[in-house]
Amino acid sequence: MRTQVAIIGGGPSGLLLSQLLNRAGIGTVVLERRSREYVLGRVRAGILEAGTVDLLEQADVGARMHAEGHPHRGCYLTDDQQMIHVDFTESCGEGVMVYGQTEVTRDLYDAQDRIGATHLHQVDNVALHDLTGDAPHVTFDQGGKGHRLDCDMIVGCDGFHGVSRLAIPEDVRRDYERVYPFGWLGILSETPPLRDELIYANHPRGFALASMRNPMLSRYYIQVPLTDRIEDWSDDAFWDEFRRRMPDDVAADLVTGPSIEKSIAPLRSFVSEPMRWGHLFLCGDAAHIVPPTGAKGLNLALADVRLLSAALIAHYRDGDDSGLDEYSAQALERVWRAVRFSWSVTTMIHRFPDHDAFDRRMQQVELQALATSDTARRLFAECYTGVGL
Ligand code: FAS
Ligand code: PHB
Repeated sequence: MRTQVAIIGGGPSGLLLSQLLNRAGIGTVVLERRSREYVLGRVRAGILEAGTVDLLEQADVGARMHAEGHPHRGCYLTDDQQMIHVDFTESCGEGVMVYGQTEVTRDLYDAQDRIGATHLHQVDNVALHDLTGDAPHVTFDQGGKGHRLDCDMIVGCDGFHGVSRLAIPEDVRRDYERVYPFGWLGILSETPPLRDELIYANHPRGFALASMRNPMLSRYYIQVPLTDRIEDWSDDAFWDEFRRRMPDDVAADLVTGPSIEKSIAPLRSFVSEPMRWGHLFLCGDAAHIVPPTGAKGLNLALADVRLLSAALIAHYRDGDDSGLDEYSAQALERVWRAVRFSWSVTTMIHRFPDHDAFDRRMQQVELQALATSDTARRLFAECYTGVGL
C-alpha cells in the first residue's frame, strides 16, 4: 500500500488535514485506532475561534456550523458573588462560535466521505519506520493481518497518548509539563443554558463553568480533586455543588436535568519540541496539551493543521520546502502563547490546594483588572478569540 501522506489519528486534526490535502489533490490515508462510532461519541471542546471557523469554511466543512452554531460576543467571569463581563467583540473586534467538537468531527467525516478519502479504523500496533531515511513507512495490524503503508510523509495526529511523538528519539525531544492538582467533572444535560454566554466562576469552593451546545443542551463543569471518581458524583450532588459555586442570583436560574454524559478530565500543560523529525510532523494533542480553561485545545490543534497543510501543498505543488522546514518553529510560537494564556486563566480562576492568602489576592487583582481595565479586557479577548495568538 502506498500514499503521499500517512496520517496517524482520525480525530479533528487528522480529519481536517486529510480534508485539506485531498482537496488540493494530495493523497492521504488516515489510520485510526478506534471505530468511527467511538470517535464520534467523544464529548470535548465547545468553542471555535474565528480562525478555526475560517479554516473549516476553507475545507468545505462550514455549512452546518453556520446553521447550528451560535456566535458569542463575550463571556462572564465571577469572583465569588461578582459577575464580570468581557465583551470580546468590543475589545478586539472578534467573537467566538459555540459549536461542539463532536459536531466538527461529524462534519469532517461527512465531508471526507463525499470526497472518498481513505480511513482505516480499528488499526493496532501502529509503528513508524525510516523517518530520516529514504523509505518512510508505517506498519500496523488490522483485521488480524499485518500491513505496510509506504509514504512520503507521516503526520502524527494521534493525540497525547499516541505513538508518533515517542518515535522522535529521546535525546532529540524536549518535553515541558505542568500537571494541575485537580480535574474537571463535566456533564451534558438537555436543559436550557444558565445565561446567553459562558460563565467561568472563581468561588471559595472551587472553579465552575457554565457552557452550552444549543438552546436545549448545556455543558457544565466543576473543579474536583484528582482522587474523585465518576461514581462519587450523583447528578443531584453535581447540581448542588454547581449551584453553590455560582453567584446566588445566577444559581437561582439554574434548570437541572439528568446527565446524558458525565466524565472527569485531568488538566495538564504539556509541550513536546520539536514538532518535526525527518519525514514525521506532529499536529495537535500529539505535540501539546493545554488545560481546557482557555478553550484552546481544539483550536490550537487546527492551527497546526492550517500551517502544515499549507506547507505540504507548497511542497507538492511548487517544490517549495520552506514551509516544512519552518513548520516546527512557527507552530511552537503560537503553541507557547496559547499555553501561557491557558495556564494564566487556569491559575487565575481555580482554587489550588497549596494557594495561600497572597495567591488569592493575586487572583482578585487579576479578576478586578478584567472588571475595570480596557487593556486587560483587550488582552484577554485577543487570546480567548485567538486573534492575539
Ligand atoms: P485527539 O486526541 O482528538 O485525536 C487523536 C486520535 O488519534 C484519536 O481518535 C485516537 O483514537 C487516535 N489514536 C491515538 N493513538 C493512536 C494510534 N496509536 N494509532 C492510531 N490512532 C491513534 N479542548 C478544548 O478546546 N475545550 C475543551 O473543553 C476540551 N475538553 C477536553 C476534554 C477531554 C476529556 C480531552 C481528552 C480533551 C479536551 N480538549 C478540549 C482538548 C481536545 O479537544 C483536543 O485538543 C482535540 O481533541 C485535539 O485534537 P487531535 O489533535 O485530533 O487529538
Ligand atoms: C465546553 O463547552 O465544553 C467548554 C467551553 C469552554 C471551555 C472549556 C470547555 O473553556
